[in-house]
Amino acid sequence: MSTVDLYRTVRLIRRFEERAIEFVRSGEIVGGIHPYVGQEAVAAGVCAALRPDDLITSTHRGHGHVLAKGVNPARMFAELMGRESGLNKGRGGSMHAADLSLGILGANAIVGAAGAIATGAAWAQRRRGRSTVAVSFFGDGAVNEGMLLEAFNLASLWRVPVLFVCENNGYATTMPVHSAVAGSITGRAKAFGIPAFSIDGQDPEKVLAATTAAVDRARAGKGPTFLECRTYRFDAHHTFEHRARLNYRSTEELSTGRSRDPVEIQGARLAAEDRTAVDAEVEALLDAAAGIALGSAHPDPAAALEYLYATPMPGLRR
Ligand SMILES: Cc1ncc(C[n+]2csc(CCOP(=O)(O)OP(=O)(O)O)c2C)c(N)n1
Ligand SMILES: [Mg+2]
Repeated sequence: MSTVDLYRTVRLIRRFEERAIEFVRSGEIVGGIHPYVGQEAVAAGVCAALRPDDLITSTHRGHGHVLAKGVNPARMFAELMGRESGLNKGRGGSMHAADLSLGILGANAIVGAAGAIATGAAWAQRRRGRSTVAVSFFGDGAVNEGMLLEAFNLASLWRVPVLFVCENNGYATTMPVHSAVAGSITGRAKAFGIPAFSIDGQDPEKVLAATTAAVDRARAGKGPTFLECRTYRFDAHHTFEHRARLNYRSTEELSTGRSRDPVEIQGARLAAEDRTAVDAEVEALLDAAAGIALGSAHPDPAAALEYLYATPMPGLRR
């Protein structure tokens, strides 16, 4: 992927999230979101290394992952707004975005759970003779969840073509990593014989290079890789925090963290006029996307339970 394309992706995610936060404030998005602002380089760099048929699992902070994997922003805005034209017909909302046609097995709000799903999916594809790779995104909060460690074990033992991408943004909600994680994050994967690297998660090019090497290794049948992407969450854990004033990060820490901005890091690699052109292109795309979403119908309340289960489910009574 070119320098410009990587910039377009980080800029698209940033502006999508900033607009989504505004839609929470205006009440168009009900309930709130977990903003991905600050972490864009991880989604952009990882997904740039993937083929369209490669698989990903996502998290509660997942808008960036699905946009980088190719979801149309209009369908994602509509999903967040609970509209019928949403990615999942407005039934999934922010934390359950899925699109099997794009290899998106689904966001998952159960911290650490999707590592096992990605491992199983990658193993199934390998057994079918396909060269598909699966990526599981998760946060630093997931590294103490037993399910993830069980996934490491089988992934390593069976040389499953899966990548474990830990977005270490320093916090699980308000809990700092150093108060929650004994030993080291990469040490967990190494204990299972999985090659593990700690990389700069603010630079899209570095994330792309590390992911490309890991994907090549997985496709060659050599098994999983673990990437700890050191990043920083610029905004709130969840938009509720805008009102809650939890004060768990100092002003100094916030300004140091925000000084390494992935949009600026990648943007500085473009000629000024190219950057301006991409910014305008992204705004036009998001203007149109927001317009489509706002103009879409809400689902009929009588159909609220449709599409929630594999239908028809034997024995399921309505
Ligand atoms: C198994 C489980 N435990 C607790 C929660 C509540 N919870 C939601 S988000 C979150 C913090 C997750 O932190 P991290 O994995 O670092 O991701 P981040 O929010 O920083 O992106 C917690 C504890 C949950 N969703 N699932
Ligand atoms: Mg975290």
